[in-house]
Amino acid sequence: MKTIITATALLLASTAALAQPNMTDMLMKLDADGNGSVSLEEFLKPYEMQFKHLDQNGDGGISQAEAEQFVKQMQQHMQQMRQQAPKQ
Ligand SMILES: [Ca+2]
Ligand SMILES: [Ca+2]
Repeated sequence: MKTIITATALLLASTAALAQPNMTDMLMKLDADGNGSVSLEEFLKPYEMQFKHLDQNGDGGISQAEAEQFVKQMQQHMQQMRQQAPKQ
């Protein structure tokens, strides 16, 4: 049990160490026109795509049913991730 906790802690620590440069890269990848700065429009683009993905019937709004559908998909995805995760 202690080994699992240690392994998890190490994994989390290395993920945290990697997270910073990756986050910067991810942010700067949003610079679509390549002018060296991420505008509000560029920054919001992934959210817009996420919104469009959520708005399945394309009526410009996310209904309760669409939100529930999304949560269901997320839960299924999380469950799959947990099942695929290597056991230590
Ligand atoms: Ca830009
Ligand atoms: Ca909709």
